[in-house]
Amino acid sequence: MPKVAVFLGSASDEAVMAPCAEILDRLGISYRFTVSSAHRSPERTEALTRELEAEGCQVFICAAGMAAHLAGAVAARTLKPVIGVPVSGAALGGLDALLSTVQMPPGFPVGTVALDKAGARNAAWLAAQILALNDPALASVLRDERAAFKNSVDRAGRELEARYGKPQPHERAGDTL
Ligand code: RP5
Repeated sequence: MPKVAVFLGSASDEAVMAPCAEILDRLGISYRFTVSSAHRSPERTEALTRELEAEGCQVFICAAGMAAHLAGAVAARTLKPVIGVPVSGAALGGLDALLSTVQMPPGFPVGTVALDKAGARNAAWLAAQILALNDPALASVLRDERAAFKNSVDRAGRELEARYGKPQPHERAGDTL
């Protein structure tokens, strides 16, 4: 049974949201990744939300562009946390989707993450953190992932320090820039 639902407003959002699925896979989180539109298929959106909630889905992630009402439409139909990923690409460069997703009326929150792939990734991390509230094994996996992020920064710092701030080959006597 999927723990997370990932709804895309259109199949054209797939490339933006693929990193979300990759992170959920890496963390071993079950999910359903599908298309449903707030406007083009409101009945499907409602039915999927209710069906997935009944199956035990704990977090909904909704990605949409333009007048991005998908996350809000889902939030209106479930008490589970809803994470919205605004998708750019239309005439207003994503500001339309950002404002449509984030400006929910009080009582119907959508946790809105960054635009596009950065938001897709953080939607997965945030969903994992929500699930980890009641899953110590997943919390441990997330602590390990944080340690890996820290190690990658430490490694990058050492590599840059090794390349800068000391004489480089082109600075040897006789060389000019
Ligand atoms: C939104 O409109 C979708 O989420 C997509 O980002 C955008 C364009 O959809 P398509 O016309 O490519 O299907 O509903």
